[in-house]
Amino acid sequence: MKPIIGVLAEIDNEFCTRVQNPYIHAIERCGGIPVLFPFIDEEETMDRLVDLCDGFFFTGGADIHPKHYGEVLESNIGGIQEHRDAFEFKCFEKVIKTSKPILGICRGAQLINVALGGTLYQDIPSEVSTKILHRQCEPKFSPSHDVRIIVRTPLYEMTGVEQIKANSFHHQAIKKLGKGLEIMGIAEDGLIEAVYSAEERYVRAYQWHPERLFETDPQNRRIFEDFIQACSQPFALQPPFSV
Ligand SMILES: [Mn+2]
Repeated sequence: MKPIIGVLAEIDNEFCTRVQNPYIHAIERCGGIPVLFPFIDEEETMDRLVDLCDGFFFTGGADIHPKHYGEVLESNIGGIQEHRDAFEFKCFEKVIKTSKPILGICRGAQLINVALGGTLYQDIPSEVSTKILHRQCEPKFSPSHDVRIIVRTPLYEMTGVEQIKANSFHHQAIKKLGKGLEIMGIAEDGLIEAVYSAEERYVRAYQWHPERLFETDPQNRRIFEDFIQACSQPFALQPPFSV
């Protein structure tokens, strides 16, 4: 049976929940059934929705308020949606306890890192010396920089290659890693582009947007196939899961 994937999306300043369709399309094409998490506030509603889903997908969007990682707001930060921050941190706290698979893309990767106690660069152009344009000029469906894949990580195991094509639309990035997170992909300038949890059953996060590359690049497609496959597996293993 196809797994149900709970999608955490943008909640704009008029409290409208919206999702960019490439995320939905990628889940569907790779074998999952996407379900949008609306902006709910009752504990019971969230618990039931978490219970119904087989996996969770934290998508891209606005910057996370730096108070969540103990810093003050710098002037170069982008848009912030504090209600979305609060909603997603609460949701993450619930889903991590279920041990069901979690995927994060862009802001989603940053959210997972912060939720696990990590920090972010608030603004790459003013904090990091790099020749790479992490806010690319090319169209969103075109790759713009490569990511080196660390061997013996899940990303290496699922793709079998040491380099993957990435597009790039971020001005923030992971600075200090959250608890249990390890790097599985890194840009040439040293910025972290992909992480996984060595402590949880399946927590994987990517700074770029494979949902806009999966139809033309088999390695980027593997990112979604692997996630959906993990969500489809009978849910018996609980960490620590020695077999
Ligand atoms: Mn990048």
